[in-house]
Amino acid sequence: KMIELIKNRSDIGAGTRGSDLGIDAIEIAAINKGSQYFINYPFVDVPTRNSSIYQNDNHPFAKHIQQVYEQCKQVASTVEDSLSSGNFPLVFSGDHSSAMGTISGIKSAYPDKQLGVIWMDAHADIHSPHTTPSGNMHGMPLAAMLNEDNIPCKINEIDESTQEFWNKLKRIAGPVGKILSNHLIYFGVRDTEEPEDLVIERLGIKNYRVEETRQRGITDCVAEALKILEACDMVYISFDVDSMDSELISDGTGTPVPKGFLPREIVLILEEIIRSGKVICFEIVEVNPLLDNKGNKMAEVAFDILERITPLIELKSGN
Ligand code: DIR
Ligand code: MN
Ligand code: MN
Ligand code: MN
Repeated sequence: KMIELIKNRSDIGAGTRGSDLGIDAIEIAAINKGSQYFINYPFVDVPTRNSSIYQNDNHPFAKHIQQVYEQCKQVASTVEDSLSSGNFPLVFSGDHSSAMGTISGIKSAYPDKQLGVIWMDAHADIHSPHTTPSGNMHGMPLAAMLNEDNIPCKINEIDESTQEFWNKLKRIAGPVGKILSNHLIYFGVRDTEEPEDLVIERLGIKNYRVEETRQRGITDCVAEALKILEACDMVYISFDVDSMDSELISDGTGTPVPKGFLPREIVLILEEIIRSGKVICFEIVEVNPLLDNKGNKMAEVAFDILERITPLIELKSGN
């Protein structure tokens, strides 16, 4: 398979502006390193609607949900096209709401296959409009993909329009329930709210915490994770850079959290998963160079990781 870069410069699902610039910050990190990475692969630019940030939005519990929905539809069709053309979509997105598009695109390319999801993140991203503390859509992609509204701990009273777009988000390019909760695995989640904890516990979603991977070893944890995903014919890795340690790396991301993974741990986790030969799509999100207090550090670290894992992707994405 040929790697195809998908550049989705959208940040409207985040509470802070600037993750749309993350893609270009990563490319600049590559150029400054003397790398040809970004001209070695074909790429697609996904059209964006970032200027909708100027518009009045009447969805306090799902901010810009209409534009996020339209953005995700485009991401879905781009990812589907990429897979259908026999490529490996390597998706660069701004905020993490994009994953609803990516997952929907994968499912629409392979509707009959089971999709396993590895979610590397400080956050669980499993709020719904009913439980979100912020209204930011990047905290909700997994609830939409699991069709999990978390109604038992309803906190927000959502209006009809929010409900309508929330339903639409779940149905992009195919029926609801794109993934099963036993086919979702977290790595590095350490900053959640109570409604998220409750749904994670109820659904029994496994979270490989940073300490657990250090105590047991990454090889052991990933082997177990792959065992959990045994029934899945394909795996999507969603890499939110805030899964890394904000104090040791940099705050170059919208919602930094300390005590995360180190870059070399991320590389090891990714390599072990990619070695399974099941990974068909990789996405990197939430690099925000405007928030970086160490120059372009977060993007540089992100690029180093990409550079390390790309040869293995090329070797193992044969399918
Ligand atoms: C928080 C933060 N759980 C929220 N979520 C973030 O606003 O929903 N996700 N930052 O990436
Ligand atoms: Mn995230
Ligand atoms: Mn996050
Ligand atoms: Mn929080």
